[in-house]
Amino acid sequence: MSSNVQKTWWKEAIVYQIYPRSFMDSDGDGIGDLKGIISKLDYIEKLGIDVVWLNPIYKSPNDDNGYDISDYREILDEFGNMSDFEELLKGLHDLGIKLIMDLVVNHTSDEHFWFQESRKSRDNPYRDYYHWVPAENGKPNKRWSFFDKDGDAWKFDEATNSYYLHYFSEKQPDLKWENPKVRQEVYDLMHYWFKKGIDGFRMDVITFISKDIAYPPIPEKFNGKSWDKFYGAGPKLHDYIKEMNREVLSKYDILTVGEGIGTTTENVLYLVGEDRNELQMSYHFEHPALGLGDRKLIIGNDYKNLVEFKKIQTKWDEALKGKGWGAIYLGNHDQPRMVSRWANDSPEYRPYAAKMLNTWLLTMRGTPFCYMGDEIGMANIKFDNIEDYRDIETINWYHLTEREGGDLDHFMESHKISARDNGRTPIQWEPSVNGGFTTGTPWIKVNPNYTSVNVEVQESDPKSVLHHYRKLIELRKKNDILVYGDYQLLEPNHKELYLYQRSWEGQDVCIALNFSTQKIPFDFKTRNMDVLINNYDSLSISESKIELEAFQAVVLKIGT
Ligand code: ISL
Repeated sequence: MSSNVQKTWWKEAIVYQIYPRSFMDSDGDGIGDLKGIISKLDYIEKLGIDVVWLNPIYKSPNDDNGYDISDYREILDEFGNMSDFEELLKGLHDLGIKLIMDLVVNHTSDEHFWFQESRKSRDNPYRDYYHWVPAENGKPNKRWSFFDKDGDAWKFDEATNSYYLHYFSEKQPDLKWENPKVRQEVYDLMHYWFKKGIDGFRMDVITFISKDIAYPPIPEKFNGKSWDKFYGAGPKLHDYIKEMNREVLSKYDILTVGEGIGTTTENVLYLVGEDRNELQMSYHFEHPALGLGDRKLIIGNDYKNLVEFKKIQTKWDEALKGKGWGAIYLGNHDQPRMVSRWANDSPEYRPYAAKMLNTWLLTMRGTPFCYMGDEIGMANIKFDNIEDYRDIETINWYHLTEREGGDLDHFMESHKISARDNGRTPIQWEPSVNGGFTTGTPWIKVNPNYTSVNVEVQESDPKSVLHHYRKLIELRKKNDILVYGDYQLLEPNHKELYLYQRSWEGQDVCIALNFSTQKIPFDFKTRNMDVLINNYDSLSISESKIELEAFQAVVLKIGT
């Protein structure tokens, strides 16, 4: 049955995400840039990855680190220029690596020409590129904004006595996809980048593009924490994505992945179902949200609840099985460092824990999206002072909490675990000043653990997280079963172990991961097996049991 799965390059690909601002600075201004990435092409090649996903590099006033675009066809000055981009693209292609870009088209910057025009007058030709409501009609129904100072997505604009909609900051007005001209503009800019030779798009908050332009009240069931589900279920979402597929995506051999914010296992197949002609993959937010409340505050002790984590992963695998394809991830530029969020970042356990989580990422069904720095097990920086944060999200929530007289200590402690800036500190290349990232002052602090956690030290240690990561990539590449094999969860209620089996063409592989600091035994009766990879030097097997050390991770090929 499973042999019927359609094989494609993007299912077999391993994606490596680069957040350019924090990868490598070539000119000493403290900000990573394209030439910096070019200088590290040999490092990227040696990882063995197939695709690089680059976060936005377009012109932007940087209210939200490039997710507020003022020109889709120009490169941000701080990052370089178009010939640097072309050199990077060619450099990657020469190495057989593909490049996907970030497509941010739910909103633009308020400094984009379209918005500058749109706000001038009610009859401007660009007026209908954005969501405007005349103030004389009264304030429209409440919409929640992720990044607004007051959490309000409607901003009053004096020039035309109207409100405009911004789901993110007030400098990120939402485009009005209901206007066919807007959709055509988007398709044109997509063609522009495909003609340059890029290999696909990661689509930012793509599920939010369709809105009911009567702006009715939010139905009760979506209030509070589920507003992303409301935003993610606009009436014409699938019409627009189908149209985009017809007009653009279907014309190229590319990779598409949607930021599926608000998607559920009940509706995800409308977006990525193989028969739908929409997107190939999308990623969901169920595990990142685990144990976090409003404003990413920690509630109780559930944020590392392994039973829940396994349940979520298994539910999503089941939903997509045979009908779609998943995107597997633990970290990205919006998430804390995986080793701090899901395992343990104390010096004693961090290397084992990072190898264990990388084992999970690279042995699940679905395309792995690996975030830069996780290949060396980078950890959360855990800022003590709000002044150290750079992220609009954390800063706004802090001030909102302060104004409301909320618990700022709890806020700061929670954000040591959950804040996005934890994942945005610069890559630690060497044990020298600023981890070798810049000769200037870095735009955000470098994690002081760079003296021990860095690429140079790990290159010379064959047992390092980095070497293990490369071996895991090789393992996935050599074993189709790890890409296409069926997934079955074993011991669903075990609180410390994540055990699962992959099966393909009569073969079975068992993956055993210990998510705890304790030694954990489990029953394993099959003696006829090969250890394909192990993050310890040995594996304790006695009678019919295996005992895993703290954060031990093994992949076992079961004999027939
Ligand atoms: O992390 C989040 C939810 O867990 C949100 O902070 C995030 O804003 C949301 O996932 C949407 O993310 C994308 O769009 C934002 C941008 O700030 C993020 O970096 C981007 O990935 C607005 O463009």
